[in-house]
Amino acid sequence: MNQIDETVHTLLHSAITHVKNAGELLIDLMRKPIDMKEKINQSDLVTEVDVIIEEYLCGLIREDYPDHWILSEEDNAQGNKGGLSQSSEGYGWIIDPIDGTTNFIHRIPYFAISVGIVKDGFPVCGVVYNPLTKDLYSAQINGGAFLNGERIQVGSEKEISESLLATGFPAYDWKSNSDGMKHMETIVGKARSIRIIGAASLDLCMVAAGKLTGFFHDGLHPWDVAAGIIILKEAGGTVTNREGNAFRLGDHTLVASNTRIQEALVSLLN
Ligand code: 2AM
Ligand code: CA
Ligand code: CA
Ligand code: CA
Repeated sequence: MNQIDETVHTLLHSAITHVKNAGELLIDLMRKPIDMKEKINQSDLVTEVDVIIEEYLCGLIREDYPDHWILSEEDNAQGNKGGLSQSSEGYGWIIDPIDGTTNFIHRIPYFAISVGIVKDGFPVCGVVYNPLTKDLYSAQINGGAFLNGERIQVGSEKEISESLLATGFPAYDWKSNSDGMKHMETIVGKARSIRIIGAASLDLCMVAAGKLTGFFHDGLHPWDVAAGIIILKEAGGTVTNREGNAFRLGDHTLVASNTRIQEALVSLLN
């Protein structure tokens, strides 16, 4: 291993330890009734647990790596714009304390703590952890992708007709003529089926593990996908924007797949 690989390896293992501990804290907090509030509307929710988990993780990272920057969802929501463009140099941690908050509130066991680490703006490793099922997905650049320590690989489907796809709607996008609705109409009937499971980070990991064939979603933020995209790429997947160009953090559209159906999926969505 060269020096950078070794540094990234150490960072990933520190992220895994912190995320597992945060998962235990989250499960503890779930024993009590959970206070929630709306952000922009009834589909855009945050709970006190999101904020506690985020503060817990940020505290640990600041202690270990005071010179690394952090971008996290709820901190960003409070107008504290530690945005990517301002601070994309060096090592940065991109955190979604609970991805799939709506599932969390409804106690559907499909939500995750997502931590991606980037260097000079590009993901170098990531961890996505479902604290209820204890599924832990992780990857490091050029090191492969893993679920609970076992190597994972994308699926082998070659046609849209044999593909199981997932998507989701941004909170502002449910009008009948919206892109999201048009895409549903295009895909339903062509693919094997479509799912809206509700946590982008885990959806990317499900493509990585060969369970889903592809995933597309508009309006996601860096914290939804920073960890998931490195895990998917390391499992043999491809992530682009809707133009078909390599996905970059901050892009508004995302199309991900097992690679084999990528071109067909991008062209269906255009
Ligand atoms: P969240 O639970 O952390 O908000 C659901 O389709 C996926 O989209 C989840 O990963 C969810 O993350 C994400 N998402 C991002 N912005 C959203 C928004 N404004 N409303 C609903 N889901 C959003
Ligand atoms: Ca949210
Ligand atoms: Ca999210
Ligand atoms: Ca979240």
